[in-house]
Amino acid sequence: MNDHKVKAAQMAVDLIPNQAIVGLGSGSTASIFIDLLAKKAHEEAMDITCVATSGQTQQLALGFGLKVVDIDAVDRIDVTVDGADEVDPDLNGIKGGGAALLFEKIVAMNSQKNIWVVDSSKRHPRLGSYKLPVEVVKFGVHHVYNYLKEQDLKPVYRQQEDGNYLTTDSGNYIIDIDISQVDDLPKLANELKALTGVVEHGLFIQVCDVLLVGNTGEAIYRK
Ligand code: ABF
Repeated sequence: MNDHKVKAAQMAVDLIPNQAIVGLGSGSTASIFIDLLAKKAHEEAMDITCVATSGQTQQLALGFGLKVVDIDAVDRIDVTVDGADEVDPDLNGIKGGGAALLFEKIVAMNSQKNIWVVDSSKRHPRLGSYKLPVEVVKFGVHHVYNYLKEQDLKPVYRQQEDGNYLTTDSGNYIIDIDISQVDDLPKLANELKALTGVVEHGLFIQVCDVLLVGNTGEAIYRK
C-alpha cells in the first residue's frame, strides 16, 4: 500500500463522526479509506451508514462489513470521501479516471461536506494535465465525439483492455478530452452539460471542501 494514500485516508477517517451517513468514493485512495473506516467502525462500535459511488466500491465496502444502502434510502449524506485525478489551488478538480464520475458527482452534490484524499502529485497550478472524462449515452455518441473534435478538444474514446469501448456503471461511454488550452473552465463545464447526449463530465468546480494531502499531512480548506 502507498504510504501517502494511507496517510490521507487515515486523516479522512479521523474526521468521520459516529452516526454519520458517509459517501464512499471510488479509486485506490478511497478504497484504503473504506478499509480503515470499516476497521474503526468495528473497533469503536460506531453506527455508520454508507452510500457507494460505484458498484466496485459497494462490493468492497460490503466485503469489509460496512452497512451500505441505496442513495435513495437516505435523506442526507453528511460527508463524502473521494479521490481525485487533479486538483488546482482553488480545490477545483478533475475526477473520473476510474469512470465513476457520474455517481461520484451525484453523491458529492448531495453531500454536506466533500473531502478529497490525494498526494501532492495531484496538485497542479491549473487543471488540464489530466484528460477530462465526459460520459455520453451510447445512442448518437459519434456525433458528440465529432462536435468535441470540432472544438479542438482532441476527444478519445475510453477503451477497455480488449479494445472495446469502456461502458460505465450506467451503460454509457466515456470520451476523454484535452482541456489544457481551455481558460474558462466554468464556461466549458456549462457547455458540456448543455450538450445533448452528454450525461456528465469530470470537472468538479467548487465541490471539494477539504483537501487532505497524504505526503505533506496538510488539510487545505476551500476559501
Ligand atoms: C476517484 O479516484 C476518481 O474520480 C479518480 O479517478 C480516482 C483517483 O484516485 P486514486 O489515485 O486514489 O486512485 O475518485
